[in-house]
Amino acid sequence: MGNTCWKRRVAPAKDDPLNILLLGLDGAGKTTLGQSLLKPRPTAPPKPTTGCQVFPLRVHGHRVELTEVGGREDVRPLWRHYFLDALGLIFIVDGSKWQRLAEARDILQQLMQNELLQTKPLLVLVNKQDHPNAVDHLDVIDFFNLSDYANAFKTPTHVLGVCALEEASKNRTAEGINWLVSNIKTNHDALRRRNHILREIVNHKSKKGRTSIIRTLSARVRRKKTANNLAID
Ligand SMILES: Nc1nc2c(ncn2[C@@H]2O[C@H](COP(=O)(O)OP(=O)(O)OP(=O)(O)O)[C@@H](O)[C@H]2O)c(=O)[nH]1
Ligand SMILES: [Mg+2]
Repeated sequence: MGNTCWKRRVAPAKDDPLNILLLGLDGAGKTTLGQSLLKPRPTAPPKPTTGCQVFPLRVHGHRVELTEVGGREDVRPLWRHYFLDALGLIFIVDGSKWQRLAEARDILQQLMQNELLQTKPLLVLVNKQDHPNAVDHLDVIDFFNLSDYANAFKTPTHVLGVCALEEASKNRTAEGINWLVSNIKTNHDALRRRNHILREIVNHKSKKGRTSIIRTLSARVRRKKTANNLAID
């Protein structure tokens, strides 16, 4: 599996795989998590991801492409190139690194505010639960103010504690990914339509035209029924 990939520019066809973006700070465990879902699971320890890598999965008969983009500060500017094609997002938090929780919070809040990601389902995985002092999913919900953000940006959000290293935690990760995929499937047409409009914005030549489409879209997000968008189990 390579450690580089390129931005897809073609409009997605109906039978295309579901694109899910896998983001988080460097060292949070994105590659470890992606590898844990492969059969057979690679035995080599992960190296820091300097570009992106794709983990092809099958979830309930659907082809899913989980695209990890490296979390190092100098790699993060690449993230935005993948927002448009994504139908959902997984954000991994290193539960053992409380010193970096504020950094992870700020970055996730920025992602949730991004017009290209709003309303797309979000799975937050609080990793490294094997660590004795790890923060759990409830700590992250509180500290990241996730309920308010999920409701303000109409983003269906699910938060789980996992341990990507342990085989025993695989069911929990699978539970989260099943939730994400079924949410994408339920809202598939709306998500694709929104991506189509967003693609028009990105490709629109005039700034005035772009602003007017963005206004229409933002009004649509505001009008969307406000439900409780945060799912806690
Ligand atoms: N204890 C523990 N260590 C973990 C866990 N998941 C990942 N790690 C370790 O964390 C380190 C970083 O993991 P990666 O999967 O490379 O992290 P990443 O998020 O892909 O990092 P970048 O590619 O640099 O953005 C590795 O040494 C992993 O073995 C976990 O659940 N528990
Ligand atoms: Mg990685």
